[in-house]
Amino acid sequence: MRIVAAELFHARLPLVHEFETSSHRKAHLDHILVRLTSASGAVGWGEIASPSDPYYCGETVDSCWHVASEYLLPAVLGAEWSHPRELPALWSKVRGNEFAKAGIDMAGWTLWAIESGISLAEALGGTRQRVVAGVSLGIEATPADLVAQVARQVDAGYPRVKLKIAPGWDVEPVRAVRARFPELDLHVDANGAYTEHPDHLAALRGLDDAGLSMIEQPFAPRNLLAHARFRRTLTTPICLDESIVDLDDLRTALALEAIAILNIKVSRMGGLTAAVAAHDLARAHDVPVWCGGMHEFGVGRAANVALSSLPGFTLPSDVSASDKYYSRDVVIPPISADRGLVDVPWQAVGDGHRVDEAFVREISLRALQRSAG
Ligand code: OSB
Ligand code: MG
Repeated sequence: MRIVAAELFHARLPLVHEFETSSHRKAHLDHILVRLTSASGAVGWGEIASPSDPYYCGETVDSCWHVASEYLLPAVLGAEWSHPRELPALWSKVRGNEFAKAGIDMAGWTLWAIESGISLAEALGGTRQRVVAGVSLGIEATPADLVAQVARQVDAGYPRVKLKIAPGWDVEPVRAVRARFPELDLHVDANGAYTEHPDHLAALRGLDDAGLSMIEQPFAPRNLLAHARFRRTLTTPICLDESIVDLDDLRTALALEAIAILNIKVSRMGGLTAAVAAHDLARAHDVPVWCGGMHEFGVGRAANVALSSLPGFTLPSDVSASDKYYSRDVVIPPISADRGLVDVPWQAVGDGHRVDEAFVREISLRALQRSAG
């Protein structure tokens, strides 16, 4: 297989509900859509779901645009490959920049599935017909506002809810939600906002009796030791997100016993190839995994659904329907959930969704085109 042309679109979608985390608040999101064309004329799409600001990780939309256009596309254009697992080797000289890599890797997988006449889920080794979707809720002005948001999602049928927490927004809002929904599958995500300061540890320990399925990434990404130490003092399982960027991180976290559950994000790990490998490694160590999200547009969301069909994804994924975030998505049909279940499009060739190219062009702030030499 040979990729002969590539396009990047810096696209913007408004969010239906502003989203606030421990670090920022957003009313619209900019992601980069990647369109790769093979020598036989097949087209595969990928999504670079980097946030605009370097708060989740070091990358930004602008850094991704730069790295993708100047380093990654030149590495793949014109190269010969036969399986998408070979793609990361083409850009192995490029350090870091996982979000940028993930978008190209995803487009390569989709292209390969299309050329092979199979679904993306089958290409990845999926087995599940349906994926259980959870929702992620941001920080709200008051606990009562948060309870109202949770009620909306529970009414929509989502069986699992994750709450963003930060110092000062933890025990009180979690108790309020728990009081109203005693049985709900609930967990919290701190995005690394806590330290080992006694006040922070006390707040986190105050969550230990709330019946949470996990506490996600309490401490800074590189502070695996803090996670390992804290885990031993807690009954709630610790899940890692930002800490695990590659397989070496996962091996280290396993060796340190710093991890009980792994959130696999295609973007954070540099693509579907690495995400599948992380799934396999976690599974071999009996660490349950689930698929995290970055508020993906439909292209990345469809890839998350396909990935979530792999057997080790035993916990609900952040693959809520498009309409939780966007009133109009870039794919047709949009991702839909029925009582919190998303069907895996096994009958489809590719990811089961068509990109609305006219709409993508309409919402793009800039576009770029490159072709093989
Ligand atoms: O930590 O999971 C996170 C969004 C932006 C940055 C970090 C995170 C998130 C989410 C998104 O929680 C969840 C989703 O895409 O549904
Ligand atoms: Mg997270």
